[in-house]
Amino acid sequence: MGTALKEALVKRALEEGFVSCRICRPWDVPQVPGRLAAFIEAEYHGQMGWMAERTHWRGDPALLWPEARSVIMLAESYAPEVDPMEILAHRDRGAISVYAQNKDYHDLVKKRLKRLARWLIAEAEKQGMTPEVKVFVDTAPVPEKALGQAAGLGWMGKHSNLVSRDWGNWAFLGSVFTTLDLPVDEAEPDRCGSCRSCLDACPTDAFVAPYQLDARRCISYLTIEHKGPVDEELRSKLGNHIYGCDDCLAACPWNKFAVAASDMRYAAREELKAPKLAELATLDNAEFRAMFSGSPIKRIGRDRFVRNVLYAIGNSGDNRLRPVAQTLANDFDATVAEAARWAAQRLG
Ligand code: B12
Ligand code: SF4
Ligand code: SF4
Repeated sequence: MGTALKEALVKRALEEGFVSCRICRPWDVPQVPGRLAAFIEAEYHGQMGWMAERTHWRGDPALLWPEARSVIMLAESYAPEVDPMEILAHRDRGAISVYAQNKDYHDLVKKRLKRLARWLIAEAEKQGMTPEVKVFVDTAPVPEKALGQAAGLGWMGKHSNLVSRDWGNWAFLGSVFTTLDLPVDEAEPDRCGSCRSCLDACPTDAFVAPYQLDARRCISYLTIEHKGPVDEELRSKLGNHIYGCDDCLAACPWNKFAVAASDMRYAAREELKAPKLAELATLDNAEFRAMFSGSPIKRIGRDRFVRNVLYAIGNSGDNRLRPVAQTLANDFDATVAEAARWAAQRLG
């Protein structure tokens, strides 16, 4: 039952711009509660206190919405046009992770998911069914990677993100939960083999073991989620990463199968490809908000962003940037001021 509807759904999802669409049951991820509990117990979540809340839902999608019978998992490519590692050699410039160089994916993926869900309801109703749907992307307590693996979108690689033989690892995940009983797909087996490129690429040694990340050491966490000063041992390893990090993703050999992003709104904005640290450091609140309007970067605010820029200045080895750091040594934000003094001292 539902085979024709599923085939039409997959076709529709690809037309919508998703790179893959596969289905599993909400109860197909029995390994997650134990692993999530271990992650929280070890405090790998750091300041992301929300991860330790609603763990019954985050661990078990069958509890999140008990009426749901199928989870439609979708992947949307945001593959970069240039090698994201190139910018790391230009120490007077800031490296912004690929996913954040233009529009916020949460908005774009959610709109696409909603359109697909509306289409599904209309098609099902034509066949006399009255399904309910809920769409999720990133922010809900849904274990998206584990569901993606169960549905066969790809497997959870040693860097802990989903990798596919068809599109590598440059893809966002989203889901449509539905009360419809749709036919499921097979889970994807692990194809990492003896490879460990992603583990070796990590500048901060954030992997405690293959597949296991201590988020507190991850540059993505440190530059986006972590409030206040970053430990000195870690800040010197941030290099010129000022928002997120792609080093482990860029190392994955499966990216030779990457598929170009279908939505041009992920393509890097010219001014965010290699922004000058000296210019970013002096942004005030209004300038920061104007520059990052519609971007995921806006969420972290001027102070945390300038803190990151100052760490990058401190790591630049470029003495010409010292006066820029000095001008912020008495900033009204204590963390920015401390970062500025640290950077100036390092360059001195
Ligand atoms: C919290 C979070 C983060 C945290 C923690 C990341 C993490 N790996 O947990 C931080 C801020 C560090 C982060 C960073 C990034 N994130 Co993030 N993040 C999330 C979020 C909101 C929840 C993830 C979560 O629950 N983590 C908790 C742990 C327990 O879960 P887990 O990693 O799934 O843990 C599994 C493994 O540890 C594994 N495991 C443990 N032991 C073992 C042993 C074996 C043998 C195996 C096989 C597995 C295994 O099982 C666990 C349970 O499934 C998801 C969205 C969502 N709702 O799922 C996005 C999400 C994972 N992030 C995403 C992205 C794109 C990123 C970044 C690339 C962004 C960037 N460029 O800076 C980086 C990548 C860093 C990295 N190497 O993971 C995408 C990943 C897409 C994909 N292809 O997989 C997601 C799915 C968002 C989305 N909707 O697209 N993120
Ligand atoms: S995103 Fe960067 S810091 Fe985080 S695990 Fe990957 S390589 Fe390490
Ligand atoms: S780089 Fe290698 S080990 Fe890491 S996810 Fe890709 S295939 Fe797996």
